Amino acid sequence: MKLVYYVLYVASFTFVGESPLHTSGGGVVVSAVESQSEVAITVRKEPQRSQTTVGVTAYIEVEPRPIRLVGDDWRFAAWGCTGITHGRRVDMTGGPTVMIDGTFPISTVERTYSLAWATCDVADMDGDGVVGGADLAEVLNKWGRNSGPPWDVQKHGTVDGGDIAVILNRWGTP
Ligand SMILES: [Ca+2]
Repeated sequence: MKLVYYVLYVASFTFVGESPLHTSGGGVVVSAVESQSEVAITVRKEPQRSQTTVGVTAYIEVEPRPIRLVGDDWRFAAWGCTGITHGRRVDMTGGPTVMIDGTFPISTVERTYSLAWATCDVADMDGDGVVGGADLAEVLNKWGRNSGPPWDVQKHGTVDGGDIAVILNRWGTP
């Protein structure tokens, strides 16, 4: 996984890699740090500018696997890929790059916003970190269909009782 970025309208910034973290609106990226499970971006406002927010777009390469997004600081963000919302499960097995587009408050005091993710349990349909009723409901909504993962937990081609059994066996597990 790597985070790389470029910046518009910014007076100073630190390169972490080749591309692409992108900000607009008079914000300064002080630093951007990535690890296997988190990216943290520290920003501040240029003193002469009146803006109170900064737009940040990040393209993050994630190891191909189902993940769930757990970055509370990114509650202002809109996920740039279909089906991706805060706290939701994201199946990254089909492609390694996720785009996150957010707007964050800034001032002349540096603030750090972090986005974190974790490996998603196979039975955690909605990615909230717990196997429970919401996951059961998702499977029931797909009942009898060839919807594929994550609802077809067993990957038998149809969402059915076997998938329900997997959820029930893992009920309550984080
Ligand atoms: Ca869940």
